[in-house]
Amino acid sequence: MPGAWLLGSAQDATTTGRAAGDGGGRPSDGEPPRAVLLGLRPQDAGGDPADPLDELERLAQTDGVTVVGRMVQARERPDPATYLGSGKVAELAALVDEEGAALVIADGDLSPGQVRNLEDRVGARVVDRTALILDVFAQHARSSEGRAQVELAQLAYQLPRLQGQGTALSRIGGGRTAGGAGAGVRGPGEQRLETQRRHLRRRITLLRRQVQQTAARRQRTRIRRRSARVPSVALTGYTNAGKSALLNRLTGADVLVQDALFATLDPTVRQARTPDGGPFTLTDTVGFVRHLPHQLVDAFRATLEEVVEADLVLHVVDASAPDAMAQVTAVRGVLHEIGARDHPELLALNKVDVAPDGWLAGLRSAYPDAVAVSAVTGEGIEDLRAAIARALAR
Ligand SMILES: Nc1nc2c(ncn2[C@@H]2O[C@H](COP(=O)(O)OP(=O)(O)OP(=O)(O)O)[C@@H](O)[C@H]2O)c(=O)[nH]1
Ligand SMILES: [Mg+2]
Repeated sequence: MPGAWLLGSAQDATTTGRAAGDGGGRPSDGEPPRAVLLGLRPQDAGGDPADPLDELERLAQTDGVTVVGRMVQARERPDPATYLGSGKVAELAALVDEEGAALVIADGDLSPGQVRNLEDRVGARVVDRTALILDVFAQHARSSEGRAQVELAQLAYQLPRLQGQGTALSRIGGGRTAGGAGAGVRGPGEQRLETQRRHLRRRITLLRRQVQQTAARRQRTRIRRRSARVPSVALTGYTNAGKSALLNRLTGADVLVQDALFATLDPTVRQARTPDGGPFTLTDTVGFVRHLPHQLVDAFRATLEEVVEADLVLHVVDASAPDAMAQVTAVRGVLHEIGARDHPELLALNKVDVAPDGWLAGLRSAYPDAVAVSAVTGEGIEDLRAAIARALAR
């Protein structure tokens, strides 16, 4: 089930102080919420074979939402007021009504105004892709570190959006009558909004401090490891590529492997060995996705430092994904963003046991230095160990 954060109003989360969830305040009974997905398709959408709404649907499923419909409009730019054009909005309202959907999820980013206008006209809660990803993260956060980071990202997302409710609040609060109160007179709605903002900022400051402490602790651990001269390898890659499965295969660890997006949020470090017995540490961390919300990148800096500071980045690719190359590009984009651009990188083409031969051949010629492996069958794992040893020796 999605968090109350996704289903309720934004105020619910701030007043309960429970943005990142451990189940608190989440609707616990009844059917999973039904949702309609919303996307825009620019004219020149060629090049990427995957339908972006397929990924949005996977994210929604991971979040416990049942997708009951899709609506795509061909247009270059979202309508500033309603995201879709007005004719399409009416169509969307009809679809929502027909399917009994409680939720509309847009693939792009929505402004507070777009959310409000769409909600008014469609009669369902409207959220964007970033809100959905944040909700998936909130549900998968286990450690206190992970929860603090997710909550930080959620609040950073919410803070500028509280504005959007300002007018609605003062309308409800009856602070102004038409033409009555002049500029500078604040209705009770605005006062409440100011109180909420202050509350949010205080909580953000507190969480930042907490996250920084974790970052400092991780830094100390890394320095200790480095002084022991054990080289470090960080697993990275698109979410669900098989990073955790590969960690288990290479080190005999037993971390959670799941056919779900963002199953892993907390870093795990294990010791592994090259074919001639040389030790190295292998770190499993959070996966990436296209348009990873910048609030998450910011909040997860401490976690991502594990990748930035590693001697070698082991980039795991799901070779059975139809858009594997686009995923590689997306992952490299995030690596760039976090400052790991010029890091030595070794590509592992994973899931070769299920990758169609044609695709695999395409990937091999695009990435001639990549090693083909299967975390499930163990195929190619000794080659991968040898490739890691060679890369570390350089
Ligand atoms: N057939 C096959 N499935 C694999 C292989 N490696 C991983 N999987 C499956 O792919 C799914 C994702 O694996 P994980 O190891 O959890 O992937 P991850 O990259 O850690 O994903 P997140 O932590 O969610 O970002 C699971 O269902 C695995 O069983 C492989 O080599 N072959
Ligand atoms: Mg994982």
